[in-house]
Amino acid sequence: MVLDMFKEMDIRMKELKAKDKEFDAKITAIEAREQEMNYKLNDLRTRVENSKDAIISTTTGYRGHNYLLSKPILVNVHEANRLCRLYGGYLAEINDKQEFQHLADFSSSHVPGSVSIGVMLGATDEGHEGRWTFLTSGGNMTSFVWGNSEPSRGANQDCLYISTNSKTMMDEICLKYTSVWQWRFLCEINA
Ligand SMILES: [Ca+2]
Ligand SMILES: [Ca+2]
Repeated sequence: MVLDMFKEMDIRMKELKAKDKEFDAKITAIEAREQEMNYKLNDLRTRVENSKDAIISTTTGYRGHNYLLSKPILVNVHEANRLCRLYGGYLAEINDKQEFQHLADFSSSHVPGSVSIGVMLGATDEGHEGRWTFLTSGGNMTSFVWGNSEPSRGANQDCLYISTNSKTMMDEICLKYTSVWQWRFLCEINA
């Protein structure tokens, strides 16, 4: 009777040890997977940072938001917005005149000489001429600092830009693949 009990206990112990080994193997596999994920995550981070270094020229902070000003590129507002999304933000949305003033001063101070260029912002009146909506958040834009004879509207001037020499807003077309227009874009990132 007692002998049977010992046998039974011995069998249970062996079973438990086998389970223990199985458990250890699983933990080891999970740890290896975690290491692999961390490696992939760091690799991805490095790629995004490298892309940022290649595209972004300079940054500023204002009221708890970060803004990234790109290097000159061909004009494509929707593509620029996608790049901003890659960096964790969106093409800058102007909520009031103070925000615009800060960004117009910031952009102008980084554009060399007397050249006036456009800086892409995240608003459009495409499909609803004269009513400007934010590209990413989707709401109506209400605060404008238009330049002389702006908005000039027209069939295709559906995107919003900072004009760097007058530090005002202008509407222009959203896409223009010509090397004559080497403009910039501005990302906004909520901190
Ligand atoms: Ca904003
Ligand atoms: Ca215009």
